[in-house]
Amino acid sequence: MLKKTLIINGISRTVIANPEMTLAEVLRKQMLLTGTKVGCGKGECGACSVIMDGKVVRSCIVRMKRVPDEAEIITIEGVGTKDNLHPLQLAWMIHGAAQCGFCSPGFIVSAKALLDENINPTREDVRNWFQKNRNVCRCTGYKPLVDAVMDAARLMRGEIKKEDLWYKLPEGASVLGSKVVRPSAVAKVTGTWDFGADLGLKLPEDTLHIKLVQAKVSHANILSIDTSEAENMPGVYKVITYKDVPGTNRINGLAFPSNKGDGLDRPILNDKKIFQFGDAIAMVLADTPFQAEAAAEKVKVQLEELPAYMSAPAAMAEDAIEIHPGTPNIYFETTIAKGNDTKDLMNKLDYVVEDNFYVGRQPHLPIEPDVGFAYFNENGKLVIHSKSVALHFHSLMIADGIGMPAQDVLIVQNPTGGTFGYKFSPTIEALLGVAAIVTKKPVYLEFNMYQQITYTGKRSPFFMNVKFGGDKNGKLVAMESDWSVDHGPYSEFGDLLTMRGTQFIGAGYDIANIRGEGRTVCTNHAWGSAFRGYGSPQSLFASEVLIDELAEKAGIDPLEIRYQNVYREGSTTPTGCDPDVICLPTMIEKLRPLYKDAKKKAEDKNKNSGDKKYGVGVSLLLYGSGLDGADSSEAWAEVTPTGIVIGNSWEDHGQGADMGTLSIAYETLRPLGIKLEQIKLVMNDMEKTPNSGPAGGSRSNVLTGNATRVACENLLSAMKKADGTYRTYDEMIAENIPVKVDGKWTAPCTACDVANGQGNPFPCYMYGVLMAEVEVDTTTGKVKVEKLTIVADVGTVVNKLVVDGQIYGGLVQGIGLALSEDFEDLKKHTTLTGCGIPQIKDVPDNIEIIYQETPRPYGPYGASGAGEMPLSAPHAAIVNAIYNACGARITKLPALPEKVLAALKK
Ligand code: MCN
Ligand code: FES
Ligand code: FES
Repeated sequence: MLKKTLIINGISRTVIANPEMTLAEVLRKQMLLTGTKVGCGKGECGACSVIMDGKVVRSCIVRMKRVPDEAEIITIEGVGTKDNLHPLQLAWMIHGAAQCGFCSPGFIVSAKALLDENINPTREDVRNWFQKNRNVCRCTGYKPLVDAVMDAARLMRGEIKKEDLWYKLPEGASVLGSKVVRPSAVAKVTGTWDFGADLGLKLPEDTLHIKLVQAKVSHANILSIDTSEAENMPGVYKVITYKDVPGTNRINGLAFPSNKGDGLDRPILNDKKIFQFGDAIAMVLADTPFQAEAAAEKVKVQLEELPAYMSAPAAMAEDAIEIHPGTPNIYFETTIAKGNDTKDLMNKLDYVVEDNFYVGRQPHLPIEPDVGFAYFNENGKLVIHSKSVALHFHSLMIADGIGMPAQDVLIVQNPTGGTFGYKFSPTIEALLGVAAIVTKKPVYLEFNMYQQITYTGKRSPFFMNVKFGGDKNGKLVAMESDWSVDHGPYSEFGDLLTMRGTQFIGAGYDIANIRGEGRTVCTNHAWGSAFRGYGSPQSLFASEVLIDELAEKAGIDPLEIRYQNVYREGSTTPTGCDPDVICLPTMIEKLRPLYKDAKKKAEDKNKNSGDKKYGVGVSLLLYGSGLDGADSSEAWAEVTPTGIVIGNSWEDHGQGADMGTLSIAYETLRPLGIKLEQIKLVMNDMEKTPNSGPAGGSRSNVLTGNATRVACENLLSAMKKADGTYRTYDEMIAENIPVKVDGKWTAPCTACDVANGQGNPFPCYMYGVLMAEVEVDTTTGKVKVEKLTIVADVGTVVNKLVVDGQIYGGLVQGIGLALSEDFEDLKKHTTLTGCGIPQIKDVPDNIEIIYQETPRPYGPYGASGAGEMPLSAPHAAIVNAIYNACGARITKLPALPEKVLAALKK
């Protein structure tokens, strides 16, 4: 042990610490300064940044033995507080720079050190600084962060005042389209927004720490599990294996009726077989995490290895054994049949193009690793706190497995540092539930980044073959499609995902005749979980690159062939229904002049560019808002003596569920003359909040937005007097009128028929037309995205800061999908950097958003969703731009430099 005196945030403090402990651990666990976050724990993300003796350090890699005595340390707590915000914290809020907020303390501390050194930085200085200090953000696309630093610097130089920056809603004004700051922003920028690991440090003393014993192979029979040595290790309370699981030990994957499996294929703790690398075989529960980890090493597992099928084609091979004995590896099939048969038709068409496409296993890479805890409450209910974005689904999906009735399993969402969809599936909920049931004690489990990356689900690769047939004018007449979905070993929502191929290959275009077939395949690579865009980034990649091939064959400009074919009055979607609105033609018209300028600029640059080539590409971006069919959501509203309370389970990944709820409630309650501050939110706690459905499928703004609107309308009706004025709380009580009312909204939709893919699955859609401008270095194959310009139509914009943020963040994830991100290689793709997460210098500072707001008939106040559209097909625009620049056609992602070089040689 060593004793040190540290000057932390200006106060001298004595610390006794293990010299091998990191500064981050000491700050967080010993000083309870939990504003400093730990993401990667390896010096790659900057979430743990603090200032030590004037320099930014990543405290997760600074061992205590290297911290000088009397070191002056500034953490986020020392930068500013709620009542005394630093200009950077203020600027962070007003630029919507804290989405999930997990990276915010690290960025703000880092930016403070920059401004301490240089009060007048350029944007490029700021970008270089964050690159050098490795500050990584997965939500914002970085641009708003640079905007925030620039404004903070102006504030500090005295060029502007706080009042100039702070957006204040004029009294009684509509909040729609405004830049009102989200309620959670102030806690996020001051480091007081307690994420799961922060709450974990504040649990009762007798909480047990869980560490997992995980599989290191991808496919095997389990012969034996020996826990005896581990049980006797210091501090160990119990080692839990499948034998201790009180229920069926299976997650319920809620399979479609036509699924050949029963959906009960995912064990909570593996019993007979290992199905994928990282599978959980046992849980060690001990007094400390170190003791649990040490004991986990001592659990002995005897395995009989089996051939591992690491892709859909491998698992579909004739001689492949069934991964889940009794269920074929191809366990779900669907077809699409719209209009006339395409076989003969294709032969008669003037232009026919066909290609194979692959979009791979994109990893989600939230900066906060998975984390949660569980306990029994005073009413005997099991309470599980996690990053769940599907509270009521998850309770249902794990109940039988852990052996509790679903109504006794209550899930609470902790403040969450991004999920991007991986938490649409339960991850550690069932493990926590089992551990709490078996021990009857509070239990806590946190993953490190390696476990986050190797244990949780990934985007499911699609292997696609698509054929387009167009007439002599380039009008699309027919499409044929075939897609195989590699869903990993677990089936949950694999059928639903496969239906996305039906709905989105060729979407955006009026194609009268379609035939196609899709299938879900069980493999031994990472299990498929939802990822932002959910099937549309795969589907649209195929059709948005193929339409460029058709354009080339027909001699038509890529933007113009899109203009000619997009939905117009009378068009139908691939599933045979009317589009919600017709907005694409005018969006393309808005982009056209900018596109012409960009093409001209690239052509000019190419005249003298040597080995560097410049190009412009476009793509349509679109996705549906809702779960297929008659999706519904619930909320409540209550009048109190001081204002109104709104309750719903609009789970927050970081996208802004609080802002969405507040805005829609306020907008509806405006007749009361209420202020935003008088509306209190109660969210995401199954004990208190109703079933609003999951925050997936960009459904919440439409579904839970409508449910919240209906609850508020019902409250207004209850409060309304005959003279048109409204009752106070006291008057409601005096007249015995209930002060709390419910609201429910159901989408007027029908799910697609598995037999022909036809139906009307979503109440609203979101649209974008994107232009990417790239530079390709033809000697190295390296691609740089120089600018992105999007015309976006998400209906009425509810909150401008939120939607801007959704678009920047989604587009930048699309750059990652296009150029670098993957989780194919189980050795290499296991860190944020190894997986190819974009850093600030990998993305352009120049991202332009142009809004068109076509009101949606079924959206609350005309609003559609926003979250997933920006990631539906930016990678297609980038790949199309690469082709335009240098003639290298990439059809299988990611477009790594070596692939670009190979395509160039072709
Ligand atoms: N919104 C708005 N105006 C509109 C449409 C939406 O202001 N016309 C706002 C909404 O109020 C909400 C946000 O935009 O705050 C996204 O709304 P919506 O599209 O309805 O999506 P959900 O709230 O259901 O959120 C989920 C969606 C999905 S599916 C994923 S995955 C996702 C995403 O949003 N993961 C995210 N955005 C994310 N953003 C962050 N920072 N982190 C994630 O993990
Ligand atoms: Fe320290 Fe990532 S750099 S947590
Ligand atoms: Fe940066 Fe979420 S806001 S990681």
